[in-house]
Amino acid sequence: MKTNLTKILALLMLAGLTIQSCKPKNAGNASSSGSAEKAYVAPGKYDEFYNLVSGGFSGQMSVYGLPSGRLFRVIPVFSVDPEKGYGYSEETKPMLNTSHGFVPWDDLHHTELSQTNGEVDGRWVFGNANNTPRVARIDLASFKTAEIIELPNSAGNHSSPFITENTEYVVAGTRFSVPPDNANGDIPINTYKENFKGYISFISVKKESGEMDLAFQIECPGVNFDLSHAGKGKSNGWFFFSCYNTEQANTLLEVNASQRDKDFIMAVNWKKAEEYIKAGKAKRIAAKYAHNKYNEKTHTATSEMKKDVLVLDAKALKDICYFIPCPKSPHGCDVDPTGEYIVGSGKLAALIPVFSFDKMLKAIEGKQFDGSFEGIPVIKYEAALYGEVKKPGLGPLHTEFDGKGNAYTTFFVSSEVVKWNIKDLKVLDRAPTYYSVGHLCIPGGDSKKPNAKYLIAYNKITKDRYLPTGPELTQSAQLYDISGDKMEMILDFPTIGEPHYAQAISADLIKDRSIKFYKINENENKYVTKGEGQAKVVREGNVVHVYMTSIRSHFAPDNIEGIKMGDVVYFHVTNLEQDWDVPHGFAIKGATNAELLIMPGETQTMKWEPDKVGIFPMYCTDFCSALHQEMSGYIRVSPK
Ligand code: CUK
Ligand code: CUA
Repeated sequence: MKTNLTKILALLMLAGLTIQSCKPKNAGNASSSGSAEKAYVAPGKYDEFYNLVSGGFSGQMSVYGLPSGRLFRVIPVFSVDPEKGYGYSEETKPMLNTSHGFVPWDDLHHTELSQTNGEVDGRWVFGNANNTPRVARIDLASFKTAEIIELPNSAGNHSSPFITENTEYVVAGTRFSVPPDNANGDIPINTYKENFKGYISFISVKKESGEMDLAFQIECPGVNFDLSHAGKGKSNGWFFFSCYNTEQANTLLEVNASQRDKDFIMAVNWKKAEEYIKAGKAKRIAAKYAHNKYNEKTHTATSEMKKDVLVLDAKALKDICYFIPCPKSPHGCDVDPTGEYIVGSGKLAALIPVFSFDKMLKAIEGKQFDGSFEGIPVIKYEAALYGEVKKPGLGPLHTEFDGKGNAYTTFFVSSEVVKWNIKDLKVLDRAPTYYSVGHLCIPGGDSKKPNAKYLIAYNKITKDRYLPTGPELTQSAQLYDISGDKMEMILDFPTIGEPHYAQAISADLIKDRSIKFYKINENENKYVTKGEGQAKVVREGNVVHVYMTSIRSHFAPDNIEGIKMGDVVYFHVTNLEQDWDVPHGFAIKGATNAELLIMPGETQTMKWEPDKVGIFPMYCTDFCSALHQEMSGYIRVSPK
């Protein structure tokens, strides 16, 4: 086992070296002008797909068009964004509230679209915060973060936010096992085996509104949950998680957590878990977590601190969780469109195991177990295995499907995407990636109905693909046409942060529902000013409220006097425009709360505590008309 590991690690290093020393000689170029044309979207024409891409450690989500690879928008989710005032305006600050207080950054790994009957429906897209465990719901009518829920008893939220086929639940598994929140956490780290637990969270989603709630959690043995996917069709009712570190190591994971020949895929019967919840089998335990919502009528976020959560004990209940052995540090865990095949990808394995849902059920029924792990039954590998894809490549990570019986798996070490047939497990095609691909995305590629025209590979290493930009190069994606038998690379495009997972969806499902502006007479913000005539300055002790309006191209009021040192000033700026694409910005010299960007019909507030006596110019930051430069004013700050 050890030698095997050493060999694999050596291979990994070798691959790293190869990447650094190799210069592709046109190897990765779109092979002809014909293929370049496939990615060409003429000026003024719309793209066919939206691509919703994880922003990795930027904490945000980006929106691209496909096949052009054009960047349309960065949606602020888990990190403050000065461009939009997100996390700076008084209205949006509560979105980033957590049980630890205001957390202005996170690491967004996976995006997952809402589904109806197993098909992507374009209503919402979910994103996970990997660092301070949270799940966000982004509304695809407004392209704004509508809700963020924190997850208690979790540390790192990597195996998330995957959903059931009618978006009943968004599911999340903790990356780091930790002592539960209600336990005394001040214990030696080397008591991992006794005291650390793994939790998976089931967040319910309301049908019409999309509102989330932490329905329940399942307490599992202390392993690291990595990725997951819901069953679909015949396997709807089950959820599958890849788990690594079944050695339960707490130090030098790179070596100690990779010793076993097999880790696990954990199969969770969530329909059964639901029954146990209804039957009152869950314990309500104390847990503090934030639940933040953005209200589209008041244009204001609220943050509520929750106090407890329902928890089911996987060990005590015996029949909600099962382990299936899966070779060497499984990463991706993907379910094919029929729901029958579950693909595990062991990062250090030289094969891809494909499990059969039917065989798994039979194995459970016939108790074909290989003992148990921490009280959870372990199904015999062969009893659940459909078959193995032999020698597919090095370092398999993630798999998506085309709905025509084929799977596409990424290989980090050998830098390629490999197409293989699910039935006979034969490799059909391979295409190089530049370099070291992580996730991949096919529109609807993890749903029941993929729309397999394109495949996008999200690469971890860029090296020589673009003009050098100092020590750090852009992150990048590559687009392939997969409509034929062979994959054909047609485009490189840069991405933001480090892209992990992404989703893509036909533009028709989103574009006509997109909000163009907010009706000013429906604005319920407490500090709205519905007409220029109502603009005013109101003093309450040392607190000053400026009710301000903006319309092309002036603010009202635009000269503000009477502010004194020691005052706390709130600028409530209402954008009176009633037209598409006319935001106004708002900035004050020296203000530490960045700027505001106010959509037509919206009110947003900047809090300002002047730091000295003097004249402070303010201005609109968004070029809104020929007289944009004139959209400015002065604030006078006088001594106390
Ligand atoms: S992970 Cu990034 S390549 Cu965080 Cu989904 Cu696999
Ligand atoms: Cu308003 Cu520029």
